Amino acid sequence: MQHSAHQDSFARDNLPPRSQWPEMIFTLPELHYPERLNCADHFIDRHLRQGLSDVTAIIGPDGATWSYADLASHVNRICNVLVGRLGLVPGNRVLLRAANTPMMVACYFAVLKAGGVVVASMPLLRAKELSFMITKAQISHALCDQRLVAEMDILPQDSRPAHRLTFHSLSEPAELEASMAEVPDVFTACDTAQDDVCLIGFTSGTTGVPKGTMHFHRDMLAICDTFSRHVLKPTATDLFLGSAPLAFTFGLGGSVLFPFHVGAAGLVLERTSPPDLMAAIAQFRPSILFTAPTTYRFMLARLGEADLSSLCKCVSAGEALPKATSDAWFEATGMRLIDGIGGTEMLHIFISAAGDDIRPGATGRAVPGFEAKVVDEDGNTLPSGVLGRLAVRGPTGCRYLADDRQAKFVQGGWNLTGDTYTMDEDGYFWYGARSDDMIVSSGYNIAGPEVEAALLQHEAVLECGVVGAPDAERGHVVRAYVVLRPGFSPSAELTAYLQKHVRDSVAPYKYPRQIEYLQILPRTETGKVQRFKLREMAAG
Ligand code: 3UK
Repeated sequence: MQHSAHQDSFARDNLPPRSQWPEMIFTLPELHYPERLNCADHFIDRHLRQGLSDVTAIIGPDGATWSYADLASHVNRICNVLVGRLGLVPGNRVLLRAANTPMMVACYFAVLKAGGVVVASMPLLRAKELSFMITKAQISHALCDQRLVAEMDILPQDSRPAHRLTFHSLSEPAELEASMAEVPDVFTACDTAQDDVCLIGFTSGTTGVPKGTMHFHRDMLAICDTFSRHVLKPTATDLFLGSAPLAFTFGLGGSVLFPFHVGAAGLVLERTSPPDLMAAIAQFRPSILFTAPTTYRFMLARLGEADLSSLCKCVSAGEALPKATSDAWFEATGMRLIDGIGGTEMLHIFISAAGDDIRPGATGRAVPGFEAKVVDEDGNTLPSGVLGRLAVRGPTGCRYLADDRQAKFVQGGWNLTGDTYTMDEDGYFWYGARSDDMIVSSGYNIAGPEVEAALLQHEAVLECGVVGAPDAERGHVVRAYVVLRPGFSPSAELTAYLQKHVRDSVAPYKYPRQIEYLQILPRTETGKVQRFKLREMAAG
């Protein structure tokens, strides 16, 4: 452990005991970072020193273009406001609340550069959820988009951050911009240690109280030097577009860290519904796209409506990518989607494959720098072909902020993600299900996602979620919630066709005995089907 720059030692004090950390491995030379490391310097200031000041760093939704020099000057002014006016000291936690905008990116890097700890909130979070995060992470400062301030105004008195500034007002100059105009545009980066905490990322909390995952300055580089460098392989001329909010680390990597790592540009959008995304792709012509499988399916259904020909590499994560979606995208575009499993605890993607290495239907192989295996209940490594629990380790790993669930996620030095997988002889990992999404029916184990994948191969199915519905005789029966493509409507006949289709493509006992039709599936802001809601519906 290096000498910390944190004067406020809260984050360090609340790391789990060392004995409960996963083993961190640094097998690649590029993962050996200097002891003193401020990631904001690496992602922004380094480019100015290397003469890239005028290169575009960010493009905003309105087409606003910021060079690396523009970004640096915004970041420095915000640093001066945070430190000079709001008394931020290294180690303080700062809540960031905004959709993906250039100002949000500047605020993010300003907190990092000043040695603070970022806690970013999904734009849709309400006062109750914000209040939990603010209390749990003991947040002292908040920078909030003017348009999202309502939920901050109704926070209970005891969970209001001591200092708050709004920015990016549409009508009048907001507080932060007004203060920025009065301070210098130079700021010396806080001399942080590579293992100073710089980010507390809260999990989406679909299965309980959200957990705060702690990440170091070096972790922000490590995800670039593993997945991005070895699998994605972008260049400085790429334009990245990600649909996820920066508060979801999938979005942080895809929209900001990966482009900045190679001196490329990130396009950030406030509105990222599939039609918005398609319009932005046609307008700004990004070469790399990061979004969830569901978005690829929606885009496939409307492919004729926008010109997507600028895309060269498309990354899918957040949920399993069914082979049917991968194949349909390939047929329509000639491009294979790059699937990758990542997680908030690991910061980003740790199993993936790109280009000719892709085996459609498999997630991929352990990303260089990571090791992965499939283990049984006791942590013993299982032979290839046997379904078990996914275990992974690498340069990043799970360190929850003061949380007993640390001992569940990390066992014997490995991170257990809660997913079931098989590994084949060639080291490819094939997704089974979230361990809680296994359906036990008449004693058979049925993976919901496998039935979903089969249903998705049918032309009538746009989206589906498969769960167990309680059943007196069988314990549970397989129930599918199906969203139909335009042009199809629910009927007993269609249900029978879909059931036959599943029986013909996977083991017949897995077919959905019950099918219900929905207009949309319940999803999290991170694009995941909320199967617990479907389970509630099935139980009710
Ligand atoms: C599931 C996948 C199958 C899986 C994430 C990329 O999703 C991210 O983080 P979360 O903490 O969720 C993690 C869980 O989501 N999952 C994600 N990707 C895949 N399942 N195939 C996939 N390709 O259950 C995992 O345990 O929200 C993804 C980068 C950063 C992220 N935070």
